[in-house]
Amino acid sequence: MHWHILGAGAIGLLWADKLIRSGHQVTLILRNQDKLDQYSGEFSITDDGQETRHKVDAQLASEAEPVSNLLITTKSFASTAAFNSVKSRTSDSTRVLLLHNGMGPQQQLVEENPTLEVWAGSTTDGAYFSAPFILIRAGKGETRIGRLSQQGSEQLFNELNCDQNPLLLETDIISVLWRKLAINCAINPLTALFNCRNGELLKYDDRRAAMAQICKEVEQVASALNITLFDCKLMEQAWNIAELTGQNHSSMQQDVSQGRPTEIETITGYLCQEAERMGINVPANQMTLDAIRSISL
Ligand code: KPL
Repeated sequence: MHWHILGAGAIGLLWADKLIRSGHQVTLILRNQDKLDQYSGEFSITDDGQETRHKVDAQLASEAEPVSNLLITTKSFASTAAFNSVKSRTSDSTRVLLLHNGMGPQQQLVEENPTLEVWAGSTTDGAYFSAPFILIRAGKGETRIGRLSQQGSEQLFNELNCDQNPLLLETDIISVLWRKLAINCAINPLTALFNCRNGELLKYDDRRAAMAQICKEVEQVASALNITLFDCKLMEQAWNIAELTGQNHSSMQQDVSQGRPTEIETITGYLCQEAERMGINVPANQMTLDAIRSISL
């Protein structure tokens, strides 16, 4: 299969590596001419000290080449515009897989393009860049994908799932996205506001109390929507993840501290929007939403 990847960040290139290793053809669609000029025609990935180089074509969205399989790994706030930038290159048989934090853009894509086959996923894989297009694999996680649209079949999963790219097929991907959203609501905005590592949320009474209140509200909204989160309380789950990733800076803490736009609108913003729709008060989440809006782009 030929896959176009929109979003050549860490997850995009991690997937490029997996797709190439499993026999697919890959083309990167880069954001602008500067990025294309910066790209030498290859990227490298280091996994367990072993470096692999891949020569991969790159192009701009404005090219005419048809897009049959599209992987979108941009930040959540950029994914709708990213899709629209190549929409004229797609057809009714195009298949799209979105892999990003947050919720909203995935459902929007399905609503706005009812003939499209749309998949969404959630991953705990980790990778980071040591320099542009030089990727270091940080940890092997789990990737769950599921179909969001009426269109399509399990064929896409079967084509992608292999030893080089092990995936889990989800029949209820919305619940999976909600679980990730719930954890992100609990950890990301607070780490950005307190400018701390994930583990440092657990060390102070005020941070723990804020996290507990956020978790309680998220559980109320999820339950009103009949979404089952975890076997245990969300606070317990979020605590475990904050502890496990204790030394990490969350993606939102990094975005805020580096002056980049954040994913707050598709994380806490989405939660608050759903709460309003269901007539539920979520003051702690609303407060963190307002606070992040006031300090970020
Ligand atoms: O997904 C994350 C993120 O930073 O976006 C968590 C789970 C909080 C880990 O840092």
